[in-house]
Amino acid sequence: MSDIPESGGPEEQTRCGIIAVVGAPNAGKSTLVNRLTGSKVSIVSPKPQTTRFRIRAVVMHKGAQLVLADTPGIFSPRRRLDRAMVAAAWESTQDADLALLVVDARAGLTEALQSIVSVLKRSKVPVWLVLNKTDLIDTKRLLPLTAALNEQLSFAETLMISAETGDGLERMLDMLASHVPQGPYLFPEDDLSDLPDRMLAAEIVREQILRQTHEEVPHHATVETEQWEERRDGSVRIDCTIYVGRASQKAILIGDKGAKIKEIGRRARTELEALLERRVHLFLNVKERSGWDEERARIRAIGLEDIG
Ligand SMILES: Nc1nc2c(ncn2[C@@H]2O[C@H](COP(=O)(O)OP(=O)(O)OP(=O)(O)O)[C@@H](O)[C@H]2O)c(=O)[nH]1
Ligand SMILES: [Mg+2]
Repeated sequence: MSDIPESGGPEEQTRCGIIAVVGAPNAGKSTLVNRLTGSKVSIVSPKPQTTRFRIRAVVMHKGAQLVLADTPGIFSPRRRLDRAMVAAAWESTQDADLALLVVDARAGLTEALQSIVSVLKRSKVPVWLVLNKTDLIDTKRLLPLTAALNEQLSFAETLMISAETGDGLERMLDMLASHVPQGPYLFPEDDLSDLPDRMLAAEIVREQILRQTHEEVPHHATVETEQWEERRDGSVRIDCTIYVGRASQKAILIGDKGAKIKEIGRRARTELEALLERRVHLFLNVKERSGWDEERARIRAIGLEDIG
């Protein structure tokens, strides 16, 4: 054995940092986190307010551990549920080493974005500006937007990306890996996310609700995994309850002769089978429960703290 230390020895310092991914609803935060991890850790939909609680994902890049915290989009909260979502987003920013402000470049400087910037201005966490969805607009339009935003907050870095096509993401990972502080890894290297399987199942069902229903239904539905039963043949039986606020929403969700709920279940099951790498028997039960979004128990069930 030689005395020369091999790479990876104690003298080789590791890097690790917590990166909060924040922004207005629908900016593409979850798409970005999924793309950076190369897997699906957070659900995505064309509708705003898709993400309801913080999800941590771990990315290993060039010896650095990047702990990405996907957060709910920040907007003016009304319901108890919404207040808890927005609080979760801000809280994640406070314990991060760095915050990425993800902006839908096509939407530009909206009122929602404006108010987020004014709060970020007062925080001590360094912020990088991430202009997303650059595949949708002419690059010429990015410069005035960058200038307008940088006038209000001096961002440490400005990046232009497309979370959808992957444009600019390799460079972003390189920059993040060299920016995060030296220190030991916070999570095992093969950890992907902190989302328990029961929550994952509920989220995948909710994603299909978001994708397959419209208007008031998606935001007045919540999903909880009631039962998780391992079968001897290696498959799993998962029972989820979907709560909606009104009888009319329940009717829409179930659909004509149960067609809608069947399709939601079919797609969610297919996706879960791929993610869990096993056969899944998925049972969905729709319950009408008016005012669930003001109920402490429901809010806690989806992993949010009740903030009153
Ligand atoms: N064309 C294009 N679409 C994108 C891009 N990034 C995200 N999207 C789309 O934008 C929509 C919203 O994406 P999400 O990732 O759910 O947005 P989010 O910021 O997590 O939204 P909330 O969880 O509601 O706060 C989805 O339809 C995505 O497919 C992008 O770079 N280009
Ligand atoms: Mg999201």
